[in-house]
Amino acid sequence: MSKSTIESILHEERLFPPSEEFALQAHITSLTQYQTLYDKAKEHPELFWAELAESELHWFQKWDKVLDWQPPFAKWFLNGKINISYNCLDRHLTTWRKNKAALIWEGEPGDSRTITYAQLHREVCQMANVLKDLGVQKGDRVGIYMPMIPEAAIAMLACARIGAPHSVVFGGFSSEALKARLQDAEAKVVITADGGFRKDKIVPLKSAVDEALQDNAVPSVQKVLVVQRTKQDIPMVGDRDVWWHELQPTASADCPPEPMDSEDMLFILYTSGTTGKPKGVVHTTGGYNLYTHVTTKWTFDLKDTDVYWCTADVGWITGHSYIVYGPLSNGATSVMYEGAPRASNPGCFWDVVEKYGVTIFYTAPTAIRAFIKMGDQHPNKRDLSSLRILGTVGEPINPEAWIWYHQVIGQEKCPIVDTWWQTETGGFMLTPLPGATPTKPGSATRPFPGIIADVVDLDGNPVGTNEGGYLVIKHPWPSMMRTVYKNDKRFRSTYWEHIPPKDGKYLYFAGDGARKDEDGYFWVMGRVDDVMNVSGHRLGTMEVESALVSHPAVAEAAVVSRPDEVKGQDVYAFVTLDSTHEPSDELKAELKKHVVHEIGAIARPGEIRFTDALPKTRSGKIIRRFLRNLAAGEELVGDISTMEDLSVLDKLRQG
Ligand code: 6R9
Repeated sequence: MSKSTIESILHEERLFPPSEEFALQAHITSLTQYQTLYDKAKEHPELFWAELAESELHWFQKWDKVLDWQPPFAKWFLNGKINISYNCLDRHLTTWRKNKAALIWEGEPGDSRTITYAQLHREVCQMANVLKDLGVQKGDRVGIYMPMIPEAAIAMLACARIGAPHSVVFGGFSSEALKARLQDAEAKVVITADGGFRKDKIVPLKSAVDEALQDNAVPSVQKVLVVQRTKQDIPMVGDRDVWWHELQPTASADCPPEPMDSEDMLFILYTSGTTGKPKGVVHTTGGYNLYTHVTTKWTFDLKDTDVYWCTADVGWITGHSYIVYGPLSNGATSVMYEGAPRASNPGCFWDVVEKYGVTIFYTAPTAIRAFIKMGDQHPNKRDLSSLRILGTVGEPINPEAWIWYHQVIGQEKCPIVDTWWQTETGGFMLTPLPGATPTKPGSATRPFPGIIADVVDLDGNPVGTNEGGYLVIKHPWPSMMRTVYKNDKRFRSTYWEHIPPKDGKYLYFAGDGARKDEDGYFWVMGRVDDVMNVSGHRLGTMEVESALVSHPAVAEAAVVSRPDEVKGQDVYAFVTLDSTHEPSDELKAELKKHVVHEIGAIARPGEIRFTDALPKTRSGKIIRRFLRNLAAGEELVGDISTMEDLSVLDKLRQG
């Protein structure tokens, strides 16, 4: 986050209470009611979650123990049998929701589809049977690399139905990034499309899959199931590749949901950490279903009349929890949009809101800042009067953007829910409840009932009011990640031992800095580790560094983030070349391209700076702090006494 944003957040004092009219109709109608729920969940967490699990979800068999907590490993609803696709589909079919729109999809070229619960159920069952025919069995991992089309959600639900954990890889990731994730997950089948439409271009997803699988690089993959989206000509590999539209018509629509153990793995989702290798975050079934269900219902004050739209991609956790599982478990109408605001159609989001009468709109601060730049004329030209709740996620929102969102999009009548959470947490941790919590621009306000959050120092001691520290969670919650796939050790060290456990008490370390104000409101300030947040996407500095040094010209690379008006942060790389290469603009361009090839367009460095040497400590550690100052054009701050060679800094400052 930029210094000016931190400054303005530090001085933000405005308070926006929910209107009486809104509060009266809400699920949670007052701060008192929130407090009662919060207190109950704090004192009797197991009872609190068990009652909700009973009233909100369908279980084939009830659990016999609510929580088993052997830090840092938690199990929820032990021996309970459940299937999330049943909760998202089948149970709605015996109600009037059978013919309610489950998904409303809008393609970028302007094509669209509305899929009712009955239709979605049918398609999911068919895809599940196709997967079975392709040899997928319970426990097998399935890679999903798709554009934002209904088949992406159908694929996820089909996997869940037969108990095959999915691993969705964001369609913007490169073939190299896809390969690494498929290898780690040892996926048996990959579901993809011939392409997708994004910003008036075709994203060549299938050719990225072909590249990833070249030379038998991922030996576990046996079949590639291809959805026809763009109808462009693509090569199909003999025994390996099959078309969805050829198999679907003959596939049976009868596929009973597999009774899953509550703790069976539902999915793996890779996210960036502080090393070069992304972590496979593991989520299981029962607790995740419950927590995403309840948070969707209360935070978005979801009603059957709502048309709910989350603009994320299903390749991220936000898409998993709050496009697919949370909304569908509640029987909501969830909008999916394939495109993105672009020069040829800067108002496309507002067209979607107007066309479908969207009532709940959930997006990221980076998108809001981009809208501000594009101008008020675009939203002002459309009828946005259907909106009643706005949400944000992904990074701290600067108060200026919050106020614009409130005034221009929300017409000053829509509560804004600023939801702080992570891939690892599965669902919202800090969030206002729109009928109950007065909001403050820039604050994610208070913990969701059942979440015991705090701000502490590195010894785990709470810091004072308004003092900065590390954001931690003190009690297990149902949708917490269970482990890093195949790597319990990394799970332990990254999240639970960063702050050393004391007297058997473990704190979940989120990796974010925060403070708590005099009203108990949390203000999240951004990452405290080597993780960047570019346009709301998590990106490890080490990941980009490994990509750069894999280029033959690069000897060493150090990557930092630099504040960016729209993206929040931008990638800034310092690079030293090996002796056979000279700095040039062509080489800069080539290195940027190389990073895109290794990771994807989201990682493209905004700036590459060649240097003879990098500032290091005497023990050889790169001093990123200085590089961050340099990238931001700031004065160097901090202690330089540990520096090995001061002339390196002088050169960098001059050059
Ligand atoms: C859901 C999601 C998680 C990181 C997280 C934090 C940042 C997300 C935020 C926020 C301030 C918010 N973050 N929401 N920071 N206010 N409302 O984004 O998951 O991709 O795993 O990123 O994003 O830094 O640690 P993920």
